[in-house]
Amino acid sequence: MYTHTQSLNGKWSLRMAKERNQLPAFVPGCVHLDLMNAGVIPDPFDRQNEESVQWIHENNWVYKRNFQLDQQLLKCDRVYLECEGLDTLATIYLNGNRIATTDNMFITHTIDVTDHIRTGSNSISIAFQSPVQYVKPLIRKPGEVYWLDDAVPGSPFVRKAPYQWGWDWAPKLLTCGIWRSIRLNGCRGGHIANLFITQNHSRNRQIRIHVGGTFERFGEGSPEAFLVLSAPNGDILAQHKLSALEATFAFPPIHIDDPQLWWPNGYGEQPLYQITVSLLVDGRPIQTLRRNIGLRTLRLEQRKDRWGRSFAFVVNGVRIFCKGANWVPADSFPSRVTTECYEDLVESAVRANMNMLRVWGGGFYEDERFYDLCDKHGILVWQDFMFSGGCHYPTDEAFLANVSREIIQVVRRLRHHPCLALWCGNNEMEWYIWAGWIPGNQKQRKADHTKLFTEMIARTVKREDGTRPYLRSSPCSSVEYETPNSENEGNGHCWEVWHSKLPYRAYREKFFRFVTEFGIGSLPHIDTISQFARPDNWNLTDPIFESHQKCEAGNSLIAYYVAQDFRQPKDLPSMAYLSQLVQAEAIRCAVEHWRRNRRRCMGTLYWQLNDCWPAISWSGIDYYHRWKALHYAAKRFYAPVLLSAVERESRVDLHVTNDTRAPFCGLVR
Ligand code: BMA
Repeated sequence: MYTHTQSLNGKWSLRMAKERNQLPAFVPGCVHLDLMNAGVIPDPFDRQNEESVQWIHENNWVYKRNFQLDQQLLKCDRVYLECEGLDTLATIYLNGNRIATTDNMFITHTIDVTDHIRTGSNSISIAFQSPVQYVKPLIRKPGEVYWLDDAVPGSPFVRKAPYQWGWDWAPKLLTCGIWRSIRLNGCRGGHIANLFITQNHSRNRQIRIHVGGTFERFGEGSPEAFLVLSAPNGDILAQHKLSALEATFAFPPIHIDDPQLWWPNGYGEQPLYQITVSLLVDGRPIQTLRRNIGLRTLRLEQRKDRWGRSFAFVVNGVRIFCKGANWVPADSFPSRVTTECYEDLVESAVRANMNMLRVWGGGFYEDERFYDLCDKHGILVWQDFMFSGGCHYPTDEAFLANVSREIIQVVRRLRHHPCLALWCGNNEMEWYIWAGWIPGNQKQRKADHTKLFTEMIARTVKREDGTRPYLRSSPCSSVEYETPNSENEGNGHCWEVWHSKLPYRAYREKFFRFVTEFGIGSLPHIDTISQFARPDNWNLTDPIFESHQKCEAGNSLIAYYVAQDFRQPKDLPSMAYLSQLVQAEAIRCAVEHWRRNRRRCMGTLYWQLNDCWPAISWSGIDYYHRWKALHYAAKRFYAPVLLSAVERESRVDLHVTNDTRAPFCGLVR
């Protein structure tokens, strides 16, 4: 909260850059949603409509609105235009003056507009260049950059969510627009940025909290900062005042005796303490920053042991078996993801006894609502940075500077969240390079990866956070380019079942230390199918079914796996049902095996929790949030105490896996 804020969300107008005709638009939003609301395009998720809307991303688009300036803003020393999300290649004009250009969807752009605003009526317009047109000259040059075969070419050149360029579960829908809130912030006297909160835990259960930050002064007046720490029940535990704020400041440490610790789901409660820092200038409130924090220690144990090297998260001194799935963006059009949607998905994860989600590196950094929910429910977050497998990124100075800004901002935004467990450089890039799947000069490929992920991002994360583990790529081992995806150390992505058609019982022959990906596809519920295909098209080989299945050969793989356990289904609804049973059974088989091998394996995150459109994919919850059989099964195979059975030749072995911190005694019947 600032001295004065004027929201610019709401009604805007939209036009194609080369045309005059204006359409009503809504911010936050995007071009596809506005065109859909105006009746210009059909729902891209229905039937094969995706194909008929590809012209949108070939074009440039302009958003515009007029607004009456809030008079209070004119009394401020500085006024900033804060754009929380511009997707992506934007030029911003205020009252006809070009004030900024942006090229990163993932960060907030803050522009000093003090000299551009005026009393009364103002106009703002934001022009978005087509990412496809932008990359055209770049992709013509044969070069270092590489991208997935079946995606729209050129994604690595633009800091825009990779999945929107097409993925093996996502349509090609490269939207653009003002996808997060936009506002004017007026400040007096100065403002606080870069608030940093750390905690030290001592052996005698005492915790010291350090709160510091940076202060930028402008204008006259004497600034002071106040800190209030409140307990989870709202009681005020400590207050401090800092007079004469310096550019870098730190409050005296706060001691908390007898702290209430924050635990992952299934291991204890999630008490959240609150830190409020207020800035006052000449006694007048200017800015208030609030952060919920959880008191916990967290480390990633990677210690030599009899199987190689462990890979286990240790929270408050307790080794946690991480149970969860991979989170992908909940919509192809991210501005449409509502609070209810986040709640529903995160709460579904909790109901299935999960305690970790991996925010996979081909989407975007989620907003506060997601991480707040994970804090509240004890869902640890494995956070990838947004660089995705099968791609190779530029390493020129401008690109590196852009990425550096992004990493700094994302880390500063998210580092206070207790849920955040690990930063990871990228999805599968090191593995792809190691396996030789990215053509080109291999030495250069390795050097580029090292420069970006082993050096630059690692350094930045250490400087801006330094309290959490960083992994340069998923999967990787302890030594760069030495068997990433090893079963002896590091984490693993297990894809021989499905992509190489191994029967799912082959999961039992794999002994990863921590499995961050494994999955098997299925059809969604028939009600979901009905939302994109009419009964006349209910056939796995129908073009509509092929277009909602983005994994090459995916539908035949589904039929193949169904045929392993069942007979040929009599119709499509039966195929949908059986495909889900097979998926649930396969993932159960895998998870039970890895949980039986607790200690050797300390985590299973299956691919994938959710969907970004009505897809035929590996998800356990479909786009409309209907649970597939897998998610119901997850509730059981992720139960804190698990009974599982393994068939041996002439006998069955029963195993009990106990994830709780208490002994378990029971009767098996
Ligand atoms: C992994 C993921 C995704 C992909 C999935 C299914 O490799 O990281 O890139 O969608 O497998 O193929």
